[in-house]
Amino acid sequence: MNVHAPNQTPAPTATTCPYCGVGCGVLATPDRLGGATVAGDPDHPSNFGRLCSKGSALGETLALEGRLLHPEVAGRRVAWEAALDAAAKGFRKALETHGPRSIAIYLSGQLLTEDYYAANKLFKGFLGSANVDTNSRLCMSSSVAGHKRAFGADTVPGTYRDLETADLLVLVGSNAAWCHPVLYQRMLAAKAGRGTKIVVIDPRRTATAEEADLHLPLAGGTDAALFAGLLAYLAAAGRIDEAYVAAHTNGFDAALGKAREAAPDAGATAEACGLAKADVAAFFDLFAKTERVVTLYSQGVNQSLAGVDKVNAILNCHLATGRIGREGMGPFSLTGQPNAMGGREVGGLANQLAAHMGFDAESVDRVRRFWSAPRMAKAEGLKAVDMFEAIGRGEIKALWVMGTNPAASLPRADEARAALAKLDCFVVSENMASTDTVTAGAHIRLPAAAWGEKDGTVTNSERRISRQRPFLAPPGQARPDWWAIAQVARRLGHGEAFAWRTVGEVFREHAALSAFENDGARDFDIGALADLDTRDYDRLQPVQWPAPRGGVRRETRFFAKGGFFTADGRARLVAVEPQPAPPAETAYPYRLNTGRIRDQWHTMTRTGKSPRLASHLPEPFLEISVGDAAREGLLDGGFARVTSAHGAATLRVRVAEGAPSGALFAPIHWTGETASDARVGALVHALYDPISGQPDAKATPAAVAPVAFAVQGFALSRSGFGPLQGDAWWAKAAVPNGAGLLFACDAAPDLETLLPALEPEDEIVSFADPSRGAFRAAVFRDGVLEACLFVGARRSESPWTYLRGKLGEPISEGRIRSLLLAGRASEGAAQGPLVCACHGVPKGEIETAISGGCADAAAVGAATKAGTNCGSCLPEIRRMLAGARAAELAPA
Ligand SMILES: Nc1nc2c(c(=O)[nH]1)N[C@H]1C(S)=C(S)[C@@H](COP(=O)(O)OP(=O)(O)OC[C@H]3O[C@@H](n4cnc5c(=O)[nH]c(N)nc54)[C@H](O)[C@@H]3O)O[C@H]1N2
Ligand SMILES: Nc1nc2c(c(=O)[nH]1)N[C@H]1C(S)=C(S)[C@@H](COP(=O)(O)OP(=O)(O)OC[C@H]3O[C@@H](n4cnc5c(=O)[nH]c(N)nc54)[C@H](O)[C@@H]3O)O[C@H]1N2
Ligand code: SF4
Ligand SMILES: [Mo]
Repeated sequence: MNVHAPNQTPAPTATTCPYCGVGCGVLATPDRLGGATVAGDPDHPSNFGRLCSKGSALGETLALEGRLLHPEVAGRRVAWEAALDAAAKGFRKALETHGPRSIAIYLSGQLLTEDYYAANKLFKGFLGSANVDTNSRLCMSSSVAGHKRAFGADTVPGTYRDLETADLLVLVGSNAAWCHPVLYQRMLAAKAGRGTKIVVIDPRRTATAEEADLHLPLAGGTDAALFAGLLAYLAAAGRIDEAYVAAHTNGFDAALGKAREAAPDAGATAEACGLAKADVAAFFDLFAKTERVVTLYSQGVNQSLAGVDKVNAILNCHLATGRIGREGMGPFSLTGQPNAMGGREVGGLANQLAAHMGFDAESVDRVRRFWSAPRMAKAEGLKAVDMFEAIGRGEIKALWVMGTNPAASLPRADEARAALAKLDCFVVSENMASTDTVTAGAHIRLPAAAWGEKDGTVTNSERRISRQRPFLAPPGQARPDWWAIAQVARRLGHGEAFAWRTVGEVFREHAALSAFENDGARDFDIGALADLDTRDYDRLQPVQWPAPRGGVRRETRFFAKGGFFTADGRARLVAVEPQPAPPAETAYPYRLNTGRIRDQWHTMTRTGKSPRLASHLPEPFLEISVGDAAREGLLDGGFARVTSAHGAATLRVRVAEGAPSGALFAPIHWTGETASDARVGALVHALYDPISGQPDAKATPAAVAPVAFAVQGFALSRSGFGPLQGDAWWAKAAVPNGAGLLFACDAAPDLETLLPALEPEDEIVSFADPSRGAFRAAVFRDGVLEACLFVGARRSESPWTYLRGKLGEPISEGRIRSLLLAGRASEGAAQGPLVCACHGVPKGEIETAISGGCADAAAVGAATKAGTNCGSCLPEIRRMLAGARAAELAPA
């Protein structure tokens, strides 16, 4: 055990951020109170010391509140032995009675490679079932399939450095400013430093689009037509690299033929994509004349009925120009989760086997021999959507869910949740005691070690493997996921093959499999890491693959000189046939697009704990264009009921200037745990790309209508809340020293019911104006704010922003009176929402700096510190600067 003198700071642990696929290095220093302070690792090649708002707030997410700390079976706390016995029994029974098709495991790109490897090995090698799929099906599978079609393997050819040495960056369906913030800052640095041009292709005017030189707000789903048009243009402009095409590719003529049919020129392309011809022409010209181009893409491409075709339409343009695998150029799939790539490496998808091998007979035999596997799965298993439909039909009897929340994140999420209740044996490995998936009826609940406690590796978007190292002891009975898998494997009679004593042993086996009978035939080879001893593994520095035995290179790229992983070694250009957007449906005239916001991660089980992260956008909302809002009678700040053929949600309305007409956008983050009625996944149709099986989460037909509540407001409390009466709308928001609740309902909530922990000696200061439906109360205990309740006909943003940080603090009588009487924070305290989450700078402070003469973002940063850490708020600051400038120029 490490014992430190009280005034001696423990040495920081170098680990990796558990959120996005950028894979930033983090230095974590435990505070010996169960938490830790975090800083960016200056030596990590992903971030060189930077962190975004989410990474910077990791220390606020380590509290044990809500953690699942003990195994449970049928609602009762049990010892691990009993829980593992029960899981093994459930799977054995399904196998013996119904065979390997009746079992499944649903994994996650947030597991470590070692967890993932163990799960895949057990199911595919020892239980004979390829029903092993993952949330990466909803995330990266179209990119995987596109890569395999074009390259013969799931290879990301480039590196992050290319983003800094490119002259043109094209972002397609990627809101990198919010979703890959540190990488986006590296792109902006290239723009500032070498004048790199940035083009953003996204139907919405996102924070990413705001910083771009050119934004193409194409009609959703039409990317394949845009890139078909680009290919035709490149040919017409004489920009094809004839030598590269001749030496290293197949299918060029057919691909060009189809492209010319679909989108012969800029005009036809503009029409197919709903864009201005001049914008399309400008993009084509820029792409044609710039040699160093990187095209980055993410969910606007992948999560689509034509996701794989979109990917191949993009890859075609890079292959045809030979702009691949060389410094500053290439296609670049931005992976979402911290270990989306590691999951692909171990074969976490139902249509992959392991180590980038498929289900061809030779690979099946090779893996069987390597594992000495008694019961190999010989064919692909069910992909996520089909897997949950099979569960719903009662065909799958036993399911293990690990590190993902499918009852919230799958399309048609209400149906997925209901399907889970049909299982005979439903095991969930979780960090949290209550999630929409756990409460969907999990019989066996296994407490998993969380970030900070887990030990293993992850692979980021540029194929770089980094260590996640523990710096906290697992609390309660929490254990690593790979260990739970190995324990169940032993109970099913496979002790020898799962006898690992340390996580490093799992990694070595995985690395050895990647090199087994490889000899350059497969892209994924980390044979150089197969013999690391425990010390080397512990000290492993970030390393990019391929890393075959006998050498690790510092930087790696693929395909500059061909060498594709197809049978003939040539890349395939795919003749893509762009599909027109389906016509609008009368009952559901809008297209519901879903995605992410800057400061929350998925279903909020971790970021939802951070007060800092809750201050940017605290409520579930619906973004709608000005014209559509007017047509539907929706007011900014009001409420809307959104419905689809599958479900409904009630969301706060945000009328947005940059929103496309006919489309709605809602964030995916709120669940049954955090809001009354905002399970957006419930609305999403379960249609998927026919090749990848990846669902289209960006274009569900939907309808929208206004909802009126008599009153709305918020409550804060140091000791939690009682229920709201009636049909209330609510959302929880993390605040310092307690809990926050935003709500709307038909009658003002009763103080004593909502705040059941009030005590007789509490001092309550209140104000009521029944004629305006207003009631405001502040509760003080021992001179500090214990709770408060604000109710009115309209939103009370200003007191919320002020008071959310004041629980447990004294407040002067004068200020509380002015708050209660006027509903306004006095003395310049009404600062609006936090714009800069890293330094805690509210909107008001930035406005003051601008009106005080700060003319650009750098000056605002110097005056307020806003935007000087992760930079993800810079677009918002620039927008405020532009707004101020426009107001100055406007005639009086
Ligand atoms: N803050 C934050 N960051 C995250 C995550 C998070 O939860 N929060 N999650 C991580 C994960 S797992 C992922 S997968 C990534 C996702 O990262 P992104 O893909 O960047 O994020 P999304 O918001 O899902 O979608 C990106 C954009 O696609 C656009 N889009 C929709 N339809 C189309 C279309 O037809 N064509 C084009 N060109 N664009 C379209 C949307 O308007 C949206 O702005 O983010 C990762 N990073
Ligand atoms: N409508 C719509 N739906 C979407 C998307 C969209 O854009 N629109 N995006 C899709 C995409 S790209 C993704 S990646 C998914 C994400 O969706 P999910 O994977 O369902 O979301 P998370 O909240 O990340 O769920 C991770 C869960 O695992 C737990 N957990 C975290 N670490 C560990 C661990 O080490 N071990 C274990 N056992 N548990 C752990 C967390 O507490 C949490 O409950 O959503 C998909 N669904
Ligand atoms: S960009 Fe942010 S969320 Fe992504 S890895 Fe880095 S710190 Fe974590
Ligand atoms: Mo994702």
